[in-house]
Amino acid sequence: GNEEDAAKAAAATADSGASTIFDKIINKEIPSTIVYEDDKVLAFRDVNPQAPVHVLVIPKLRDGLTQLGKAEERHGNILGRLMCAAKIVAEKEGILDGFRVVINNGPGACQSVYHLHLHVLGGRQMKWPPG
Ligand code: D5M
Repeated sequence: GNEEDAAKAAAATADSGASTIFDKIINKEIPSTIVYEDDKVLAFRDVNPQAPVHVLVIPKLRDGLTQLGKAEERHGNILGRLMCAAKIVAEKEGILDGFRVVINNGPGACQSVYHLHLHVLGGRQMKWPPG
């Protein structure tokens, strides 16, 4: 039935720990539009934008952070760096007065890429609650 189908779909998109398309973006094997980069963090435009500004902020080294739900104490530094990078992206994109940072965690939140990423969204009036 419907519930069974939903469970199957969720299982199919759960965290497998396999490397993702974001590794290819980090290694510049596939193109992306980079908005910000430093030694630890890369920010690039989402290929399927949900707002006029839609940038993904990711750690260059995944280090087990397939999703926020895998965060441990040792990740504190990189998690802080990602948040600071989100602010820099918002500033560069001119949306500091109204932007949203989203992390989808797991099938129940429609996470599709298992390499932690912050969505930075703005450039339009954001609504609440999000879908
Ligand atoms: O978000 C994963 C996001 O990753 C989703 O918004 C599309 C985006 N994506 C997928 N492939 C690419 C490439 N190649 N370039 C840029 N953006 C990409 P999630 O929260 O996991 O659903």
